[in-house]
Amino acid sequence: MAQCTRVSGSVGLITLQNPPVNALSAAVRQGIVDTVKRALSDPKVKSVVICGQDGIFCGGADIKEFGTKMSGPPLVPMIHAIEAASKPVVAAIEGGALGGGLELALGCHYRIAHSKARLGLPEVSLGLLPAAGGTQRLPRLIGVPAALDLITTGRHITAAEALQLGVVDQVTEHRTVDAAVKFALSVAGKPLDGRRISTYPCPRPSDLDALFEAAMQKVRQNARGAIAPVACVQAVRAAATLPYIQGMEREKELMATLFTSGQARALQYCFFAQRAVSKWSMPSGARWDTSKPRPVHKAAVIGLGTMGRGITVALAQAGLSVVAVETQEKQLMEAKQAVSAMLERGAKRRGVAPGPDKVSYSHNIQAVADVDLVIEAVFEDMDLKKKVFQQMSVICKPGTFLCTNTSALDVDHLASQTRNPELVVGMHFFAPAHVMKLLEVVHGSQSSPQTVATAMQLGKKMGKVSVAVGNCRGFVGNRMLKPYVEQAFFLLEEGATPELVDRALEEFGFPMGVFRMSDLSGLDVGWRVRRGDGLVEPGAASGQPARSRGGRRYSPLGDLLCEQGRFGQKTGRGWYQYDKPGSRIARSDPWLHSFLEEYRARHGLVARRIDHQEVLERCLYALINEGFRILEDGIATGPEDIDIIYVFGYGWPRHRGGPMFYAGMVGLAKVLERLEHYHQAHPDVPYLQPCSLLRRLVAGGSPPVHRWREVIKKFHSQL
Ligand code: 3H9
Repeated sequence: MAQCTRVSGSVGLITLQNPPVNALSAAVRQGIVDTVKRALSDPKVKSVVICGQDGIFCGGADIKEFGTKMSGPPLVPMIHAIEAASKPVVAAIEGGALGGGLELALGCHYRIAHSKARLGLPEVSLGLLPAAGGTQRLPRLIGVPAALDLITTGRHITAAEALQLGVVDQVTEHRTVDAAVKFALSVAGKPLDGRRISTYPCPRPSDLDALFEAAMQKVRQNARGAIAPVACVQAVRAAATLPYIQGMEREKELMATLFTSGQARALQYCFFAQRAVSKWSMPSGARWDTSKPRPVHKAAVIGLGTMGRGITVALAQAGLSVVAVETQEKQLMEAKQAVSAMLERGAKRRGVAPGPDKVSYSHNIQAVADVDLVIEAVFEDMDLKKKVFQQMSVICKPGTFLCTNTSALDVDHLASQTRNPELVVGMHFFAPAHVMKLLEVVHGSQSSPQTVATAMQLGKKMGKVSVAVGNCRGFVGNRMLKPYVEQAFFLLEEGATPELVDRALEEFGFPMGVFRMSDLSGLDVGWRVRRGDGLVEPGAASGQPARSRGGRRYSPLGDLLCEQGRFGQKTGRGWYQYDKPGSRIARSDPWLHSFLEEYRARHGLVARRIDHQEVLERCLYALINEGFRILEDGIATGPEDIDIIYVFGYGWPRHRGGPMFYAGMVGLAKVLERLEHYHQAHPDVPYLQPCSLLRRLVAGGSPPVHRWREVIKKFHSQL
């Protein structure tokens, strides 16, 4: 809704009312049309102010309306009517003016923003473009290069930057509505000809073609196959080259293409999925989001390797006091320097002064005695972690939450080492921990809802997207990664090269294919785990290692490389070669190719031609199948949890919505059929055997992803 009141005698104050972000729903648009009309025809009203209730101007078009039958007045003519008004209209921007919200403000004759407000055109992140005139008005107002930057990245800017760019006319520290009303009184009766942005000529840069070519190249490079950034460049080009009316036509055309694309649906799904994961419930039915988290003021990190350092930085940047513990003196000194440098760089990047030093260091574990929460980040070794948990349980004050950063080990087993297993929870960060957005919060069988709630809340405070998951080997992300990597190894045995597999996955949209990724994270990590599991045959390189373990197909390729000291980037050799250890540029390695040929010859394997389609189907469908098993097992409560984990932690292209959403887009029946096909061809690969939940969903007519939870619930109740 929108409500109109008259203030200061002659100013019509229109307030958008649609909590929580005053999105421009059909009712709001209707309200704006009606109230503006009334205000303009009221002779006592000399000028108009538009503001939003509850501290936010407007979060843009109502995303929930997308994909439904649109009703109510459309945005574009509504904004044109405001711009064409004969009385000055002032936008009072508090909180945020985003997307259609900013476009509405650009239709007004003046814009006044609060100093804490954020402005932006984030449509691109929803697979769209600012199609209520944003692509045509913004370049006319602030020039083509700045508009291109804002529209193609969707970044939010501060009021100060908006003022500097010329997006707003004034910034206030006071109550925005008061400032806007005062301003509206001062401009009442003044001519408006110079204030209608659509009538401005668009500044035409002299190097127009080169500018747009460079912009196009940049978005294509970064977009990883997303089409909206490309359309954004095309729309801004229309502003720079066509009259306004024709530019608007072009904006509409481009929007229509995007609107019906699968990518927009995927990105909008991600928007809501990201918010849905914070409303998680435990298998017991207890909801962590209704269970009150306990405040954490002081935390400790035990173990200052790469992960521990990143976690320390993330906690300190969230404003907590941190006790950082490392028992090895040399490692402690190095960590101290590294953490200080990271904090300094972080402060510089965020444009803030480095805060008072909130981190204290100790080589004595007794230093954790008085903290509210401890995160253990020692080496990934169960015996070592068990010892740390036993110590923490004795040393920490009663009620301290004990968290482990393990990426795969059994959280229940660690909890059993303590006096209060209900206070134990997994906090699985992703490297680098102060940068990566994802946090898997792993609830053990005895973790209390308050413990989970506290870990989730702490994750939020650190700016993470926290997803609560159940306890099993590898939790959600790493458990699904296993069949994906396994398929990639099998494909090499059958005739593919690392280059071919990586190219297929990178063209799909991953920033790195499986082998480049493996070189980056280190082949020795998986090797150590496989050795721990008794899967690696010692001295395999000199013999002919078996290709099955316990009746299951197994590829020893990774083990063979590790036996030769090829650990990836850190040793300068892995699936690729590097100029020197630590270098990041992967080059094809002829040695590796002849090694693969010899390996195949030794095992009597005949290389066959493998195409991109097969790479994608085998790697991705095996991963997706495991995702369905995770849902069957209740390790994740819904497909959204899995999708958010993959988008934020594993580089799954956001415009493809995450693996489970993608399965729905491909068609569950097709995924099932291909898995059956590959399982028939590889009966010794259990990961390719389609799981029951997938079969059940297909039998039930392949419902859309938002209806899977009902099927999963039924599935569990029948177990
Ligand atoms: C557009 O404008 C297209 C036009 O150019 C052209 C059309 C022709 N609609 O994020 P939060 C909900 S496209 C509907 O947790 P915060 C959200 O789902 C739009 N609902 O709060 C959540 O619901 P729930 C371009 C929306 O304070 C609740 O509000 N605009 C919308 O952390 C709270 O959200 C954007 O892309 C919406 N537009 O952040 C802006 N926005 O409570 C998208 C939010 O049920 N929005 N909701 O889970 C945001 O970026 C953030 O929500 C915002 C507030 C920064 C505004």
